[in-house]
Amino acid sequence: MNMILQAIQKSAIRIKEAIDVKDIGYSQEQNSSGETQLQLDIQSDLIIEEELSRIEGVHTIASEEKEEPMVLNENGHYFIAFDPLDGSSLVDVNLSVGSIFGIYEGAFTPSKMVASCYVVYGPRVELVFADEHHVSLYLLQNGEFEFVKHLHLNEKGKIMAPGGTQQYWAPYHKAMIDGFFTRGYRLRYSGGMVPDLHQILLKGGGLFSYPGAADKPEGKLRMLFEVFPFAFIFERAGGKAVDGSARVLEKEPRHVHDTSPCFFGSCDEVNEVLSVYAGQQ
Ligand code: FDP
Repeated sequence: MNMILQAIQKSAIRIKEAIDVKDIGYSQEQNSSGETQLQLDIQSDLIIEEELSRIEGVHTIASEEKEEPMVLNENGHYFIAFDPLDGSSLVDVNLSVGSIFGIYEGAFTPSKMVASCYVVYGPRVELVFADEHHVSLYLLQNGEFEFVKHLHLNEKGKIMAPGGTQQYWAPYHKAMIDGFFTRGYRLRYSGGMVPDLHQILLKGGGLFSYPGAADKPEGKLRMLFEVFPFAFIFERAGGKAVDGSARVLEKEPRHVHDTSPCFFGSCDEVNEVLSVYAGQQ
């Protein structure tokens, strides 16, 4: 596991360097020598694939950028699903983006999840790694990730990150979100899942939601690459992650790219989601 964490850290440093290179975020453009540049998300995917393929213990990888999982080593036992650069379009407007990793033993199913991790590329590069015991925050300083502290959510927070297109929300969902704002919650939504959830985690609580709605009945966020890794982290930090009625970590994706409605946050807010949604069944 330590080798996997180190490979993620090396990937993060290389992805940060790629982000920092001028123009690289713009797709299908040519560089000064006339070569077509790789899109940043594809480049990030290749970086992570290369770093993970050096580890014998990794059996299979699945990437948001690849149609199907890829076997790296038949004798390995770790299965790693990752979104190499979530929110990559935000690079063009200089907002924070991230990489997300879910680590499993033997199969891509939540009951086999043993760790998860994300990296946020903002003004600073930070990494959050969760295993069974802790959720740990690291900060990139002079080329090394230094441990900062363990993270814990409070029972209740003060911020709200409501995803999806409001026009398509169910009326009870809209009433619930309006209710939170009426009680003083503040809007904190950048449109990048990684920085939006990172903010809730570091501020100690709140609610991030991406519901099923009329335009996207199963939500937008992918279970394997986005929802499960953050669910693991939020639960380990003392919060909750549900799809409106059940823990997301009890769901089984039928395909690697399946999505799910999702709500992540501190217990108080997520319990309110569960009671509002239960009233609609
Ligand atoms: P993006 O499409 O820019 O990659 O992963 C999907 C994601 O970003 C999340 O990071 C983000 O939370 C969500 O989409 C934003 O979607 P909306 O614009 O529909 O709110």
